[in-house]
Amino acid sequence: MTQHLTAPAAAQADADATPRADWWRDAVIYQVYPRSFADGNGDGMGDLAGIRSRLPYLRDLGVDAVWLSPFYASPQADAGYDVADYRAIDPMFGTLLDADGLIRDAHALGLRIITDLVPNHSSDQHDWFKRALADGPASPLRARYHFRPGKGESGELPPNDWESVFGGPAWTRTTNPDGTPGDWYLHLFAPEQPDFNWENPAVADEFRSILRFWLDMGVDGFRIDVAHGLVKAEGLPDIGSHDQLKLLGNDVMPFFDQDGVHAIYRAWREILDEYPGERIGVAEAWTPTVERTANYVRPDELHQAFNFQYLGTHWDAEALREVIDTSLAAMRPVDAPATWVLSNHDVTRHATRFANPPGLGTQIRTAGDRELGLRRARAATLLMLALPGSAYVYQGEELGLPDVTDLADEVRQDPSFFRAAGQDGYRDGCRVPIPWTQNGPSYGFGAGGSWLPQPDSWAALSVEAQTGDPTSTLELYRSALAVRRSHPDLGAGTDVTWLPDTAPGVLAFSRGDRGDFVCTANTTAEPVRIKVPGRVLLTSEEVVLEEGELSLPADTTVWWSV
Ligand code: ISL
Repeated sequence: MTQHLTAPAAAQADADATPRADWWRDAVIYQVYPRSFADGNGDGMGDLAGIRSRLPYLRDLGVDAVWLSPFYASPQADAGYDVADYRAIDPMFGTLLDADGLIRDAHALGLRIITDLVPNHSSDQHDWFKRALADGPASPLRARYHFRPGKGESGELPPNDWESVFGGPAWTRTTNPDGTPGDWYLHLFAPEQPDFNWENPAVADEFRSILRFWLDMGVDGFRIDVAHGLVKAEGLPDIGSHDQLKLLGNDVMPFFDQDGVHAIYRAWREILDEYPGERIGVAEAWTPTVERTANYVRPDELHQAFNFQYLGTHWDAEALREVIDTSLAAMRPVDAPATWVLSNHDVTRHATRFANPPGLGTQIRTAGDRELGLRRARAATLLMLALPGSAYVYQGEELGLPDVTDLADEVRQDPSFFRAAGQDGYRDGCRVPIPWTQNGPSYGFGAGGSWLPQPDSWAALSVEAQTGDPTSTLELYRSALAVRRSHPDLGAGTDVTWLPDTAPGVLAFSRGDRGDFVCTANTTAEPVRIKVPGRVLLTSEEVVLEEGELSLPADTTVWWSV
């Protein structure tokens, strides 16, 4: 007998509003990029009112928590990662009252809220920085940042050879209040993002207070921006090399992954633990190895750290198996859950990464083979959601959105696009606003336009177009998250059991104490015959079962109940 099976075949998501200890260990956390999620007031820019109106969508999707990229008062030199006031909402996103309403509504729906905290640098429009500049070189307020005299005869050269992640020197020269050229200040990112000096007690005090402000507002945790960058090596020594890869965190540098950062997170953990309901800290730490990433999630530090090694792995069984094994092994000794992520607001979406050949990095400018990219992206998502630990979903990936690779230069806003030799200049491609409906000025994003243009082809990728279509990527995500909820074994623990005798290019593992869940993924371009291990729960592509055997199609993942 031949049986045709398509995705999905799963139960409805069951929103569970009851507090659960360790909720974060297997949570699926959805990243909202506020500018681009939903626009409540029709000005073309996403906002808190828009997000609030779409919370039921996220509950129905079946995620556990929502991480919001920054919505604080900001001149938007780096899309809000340049914060001018950590306790205020930027008027373009709304008010504190909107934030309060959003947090309450989310909780009522059983969703947790994680906010973005940006402690490595402020905006150059932050009050502290403006006063430090205005008060002149002798001002003690300058000790809150890294001000230094320049080198050379008249201080015309930067204090050291560090480069900004966004390209160009990591130092900008100031002008004294009397108009003469003054000292330089450090900015690992844009010149509008001066780095704080974390040796200064006022900085540490201020951030402890900011943490409490948002914890009192009810947030369930923080995603900590550039968590590996806060502490700089004493004396700010030259690096002697300008290899951009090093700036990405592939090496220990005098400004990244310094051991001193861990004392900060131990102090923050004490604050998080004072609050009820398991409030968490998530490190955005780019480090050379998963073992060094594990240092951020020791039992008295943060709860999770992003797994960028996983994000950087191509769709290849051998490489994936290795990164899964090393990630799980690195987290076991520190008793932290592994995390898995395929896309975020800084990298080319995985539907486009996998549409291109491997080795192009995480900033890709070519659309590649879209059909292939989407097929692999769907398979990669089912693989990710079958792994133990916590998984991150970036808004729009549940629609199978590709990166927009042909944005005109005039509409781009990524600050590093405008800086020579920057490494991240193409991040706008993954930040294009979400299509909700098939019609309307911005496909339901809002009543007006959208701050970055959406391709016409996105009507067919809208939430409206995909809802109810069993072959759509949106319904695949809904089903996968529903299955994950009804099989708590999926996210639990720190182990996968690899199944023996697996064909090259295929990943096959079981999960849970009884091994009653199996995931098989074919990462090759050819179908592979496998023995049927049980009943099909979900597939990323249509499969045809024949008498106990299955021809597992190319680039396809299947979930089985055994
Ligand atoms: O984007 C990157 C890799 O593609 C990283 O180099 C990234 O710049 C780095 O991880 C820090 O990212 C975070 O801080 C930046 C901000 O621009 C990013 O959006 C944010 O995720 C500065 O605040």
